[in-house]
Amino acid sequence: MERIILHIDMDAFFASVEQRDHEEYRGKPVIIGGLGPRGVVSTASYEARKFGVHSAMPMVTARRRCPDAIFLPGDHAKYSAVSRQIFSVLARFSPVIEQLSIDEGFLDLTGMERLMDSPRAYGEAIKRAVREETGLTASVGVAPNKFLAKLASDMEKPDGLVVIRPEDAERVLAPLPVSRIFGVGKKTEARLSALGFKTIGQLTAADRSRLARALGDRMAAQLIALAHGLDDRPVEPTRAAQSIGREETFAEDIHSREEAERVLLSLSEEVGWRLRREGLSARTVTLKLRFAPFDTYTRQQTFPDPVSYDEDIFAAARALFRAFPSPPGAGIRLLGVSAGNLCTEGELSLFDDHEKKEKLYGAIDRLKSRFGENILTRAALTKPKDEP
Ligand code: TTP
Ligand code: MG
Repeated sequence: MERIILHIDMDAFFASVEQRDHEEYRGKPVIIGGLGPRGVVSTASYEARKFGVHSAMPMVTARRRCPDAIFLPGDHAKYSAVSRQIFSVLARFSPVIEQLSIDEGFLDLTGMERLMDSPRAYGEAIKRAVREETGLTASVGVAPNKFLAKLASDMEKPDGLVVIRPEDAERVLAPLPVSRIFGVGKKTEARLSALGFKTIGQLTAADRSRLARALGDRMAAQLIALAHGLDDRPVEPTRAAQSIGREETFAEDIHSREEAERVLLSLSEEVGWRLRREGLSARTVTLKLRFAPFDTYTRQQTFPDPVSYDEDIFAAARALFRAFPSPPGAGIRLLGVSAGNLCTEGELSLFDDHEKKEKLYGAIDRLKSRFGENILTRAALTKPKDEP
């Protein structure tokens, strides 16, 4: 049966939220990311992209290219909350939703065509609902499968809506570079190029056995199918797959493990507070570690009972940290703590001291909301907690 798959991706997501919330940022270049000397750009508004600023670029480069932009550290708890709001709007349109990231997902609309005039009408209705309820624009692609739907949502960004009908797929794909096929990274692209395949159209004419000799049977079969616009991966419903995390890149590498643990405490406190503010708790705590120059590691712990209190998050992060030996002589460049596998607090199981903790953190959180996130962190940092 022919399917109708819709892919939606918010436009310049973090930056658009800030422009929505601050009239004075609208129409201006806004750049969000780490503002320290080693920071990187998370995203840039479309106004800033004209200056060649984009995600994952070092912030120093962004500052050079667009010195007059508005630079912001971003507010991840806010973006997660907006993301949840977006996905609850989408949930009204289909029970089959696969969330790919904080601002992007697939909907399977197969069988629902009778509720709307056309696939395009569906795309319009979804864009309108998201805009009316969040004040933000999204780009949408509608197509018979995931590969084409994702390609389509990217074709007229921002505020785009592109429908690829099955009979148009090959024509749309033909001129595109092979790198637009998902799974074709730099390496495969180079090998395909060496074989004379630069565009997807050229791949449709490929001799299957020649391609299989170069890339293996499976890869060859997959590439040829995708080049013809065929992709039968199902939309796999996810429960909100996001996590809440905080990381810090240091202006100077940290060499003392005690100092690192103090940073972990402050990161854990922030993650805990954001979780509680969102009414969430987490089954997984992840520690991220980067040693100079760029060796990055993550370690995870999963709990039978979800956690949302600073001390539980910190205990997990610290245990993961202590179990991880520093490479000799290497300084720590980045530390991060994140909470994943989220659930709403109602699912919290009651541990013995649950009530006591709830009172304590209730008080802490009231202070934090009144006086700002940093009010209690400093005090806690000057008085390291006892070992468990
Ligand atoms: P994207 O959807 O990749 O980017 P975008 O929404 O900012 O812009 P557009 O889709 O219009 O091209 O990512 C969504 C958000 O995820 C983005 O606003 C910020 C965050 N992000 C990062 O923090 N780091 C990154 O490297 C990328 C790509 C995204
Ligand atoms: Mg986006």
